[in-house]
Amino acid sequence: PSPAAAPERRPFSRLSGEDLDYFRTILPGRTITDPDLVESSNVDWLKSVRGSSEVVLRPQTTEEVSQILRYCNKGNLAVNPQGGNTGLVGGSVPVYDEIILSTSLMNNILSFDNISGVLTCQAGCVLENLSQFLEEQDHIMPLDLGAKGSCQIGGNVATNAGGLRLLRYGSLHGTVLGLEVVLAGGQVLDCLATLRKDNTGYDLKQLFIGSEGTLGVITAVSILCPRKPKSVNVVFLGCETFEQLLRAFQLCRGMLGEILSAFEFLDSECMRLLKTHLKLTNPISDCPFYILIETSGSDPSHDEQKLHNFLEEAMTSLLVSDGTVATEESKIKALWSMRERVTEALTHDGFNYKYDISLPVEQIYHLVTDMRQHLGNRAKSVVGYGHVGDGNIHLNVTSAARDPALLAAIEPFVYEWTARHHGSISAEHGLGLKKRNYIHYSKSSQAVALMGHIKTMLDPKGILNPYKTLPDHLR
Ligand code: FAD
Ligand code: 2HG
Ligand code: ZN
Repeated sequence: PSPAAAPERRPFSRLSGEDLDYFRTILPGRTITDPDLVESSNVDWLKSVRGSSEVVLRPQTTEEVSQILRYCNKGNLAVNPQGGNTGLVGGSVPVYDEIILSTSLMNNILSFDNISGVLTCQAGCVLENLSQFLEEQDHIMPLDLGAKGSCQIGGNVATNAGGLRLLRYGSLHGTVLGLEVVLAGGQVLDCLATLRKDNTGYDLKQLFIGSEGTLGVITAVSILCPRKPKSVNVVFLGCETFEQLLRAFQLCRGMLGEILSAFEFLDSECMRLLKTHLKLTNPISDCPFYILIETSGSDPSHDEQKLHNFLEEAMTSLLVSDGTVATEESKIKALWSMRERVTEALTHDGFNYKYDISLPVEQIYHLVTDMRQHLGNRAKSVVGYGHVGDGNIHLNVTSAARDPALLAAIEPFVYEWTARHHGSISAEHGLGLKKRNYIHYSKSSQAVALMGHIKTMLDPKGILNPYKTLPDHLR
């Protein structure tokens, strides 16, 4: 079987009537067993993996999460923490009959400090709702991603989601100031600090950022939020070659400096899929590559002047061949959707094989051209897009239907290629079920072994999100 396939079910207990009775006592009306309702939590966003859980638990408080885990740990029942279920690596749904612990009802904002910009909220708050709340407070979330309407802050932290603003505001390892986490045995770990600086011992919260539900259930988050920029501009540009795109990036960093907030790209194959499947029209003339640049600053005329100077220089030095600028919100949104909706367009193209790779930025597009050459006409589409500013490319390959022979042609080719170029096989989506056995392409055996020790220490029975993140041999 492929290393991405599920390993055998481990000898966890099976859900009994007695277990359900207990859950119904602590979560009356929030212990969901209706098969139609449970079904949507058993299947991932991509509809690529499916579990067979019989129950979704919907706690509202940390204490309830603690009671659930204490009970499950004692009874050797496996648990799958779930947020918005938008994860892309098969980590968010059960593999077998794991109990689904959904954070969807843990959606209260706990506090917001207007002076420091620190927001504290429960883990189940939907990212877009947090953004809307902050907008009224003249602030923004430090992260943004295409799944904002469904993904939850707890899921974002659990995957260490990167997204569209990382270039400017950094990763969640920097912006998350505190976490509250319920450990496998039900103990509540209170690391919910709101301080910028705190060097008292090990920074334990960092362990849970990007741990994909395997070390604990995140129940609350405090996060540092920037002020809402007074002026935002977006430009959408076309380039003839990827080398020109890279030179435009270099120029942009120099000329836009502190106001640069995103440098994203898509190739002409992505544009074809946006047109074919979503009926979006290209706002500029057809080009092999497209760039989306966003600036965020505090002085509209200063920002516009800088952007104007950059565009003039990029045009006269022939780095870009066409472009359009947006300062008004609806046009900014329309341009952003050309980038944000590529993932959605791909789902309409067939079965998706996704690779989320980070590399030295000069290398990122070579992966796409090499993969195209390697696959010849075996794939339906081979596309590249992503976060140039972070050296992160999303290589996607589609086929009419699930195709094991195509998968065997892509993997391990893509991982070997990445390791050879000193890249990471998971830049921002995590390993989940699909990539767990490929971890060694990016991490040393000592590092993987230490991860195994940490897992055993925090979750001795292995009940938390089994079959995910760590390779099978560590079980
Ligand atoms: P889920 O999908 O429910 O869960 C993801 C993982 O986290 C699972 O392993 C789950 O067990 C665990 N988990 C969830 N909640 C908790 C919790 N409270 N405690 C412990 N573990 C938990 N990712 C990026 O990095 N950048 C992007 O730009 C980006 N864009 C996306 C665009 C689209 C259209 C889609 C569908 C996905 C995108 N993603 C992106 C993937 C990304 O990982 C998720 O969108 C998001 O971070 C997951 O949040 P969620 O609440 O949906 O978590
Ligand atoms: C994005 O940047 C997301 O749009 C999704 O991380 C990438 O679907 C993908 O491959
Ligand atoms: Zn991404």
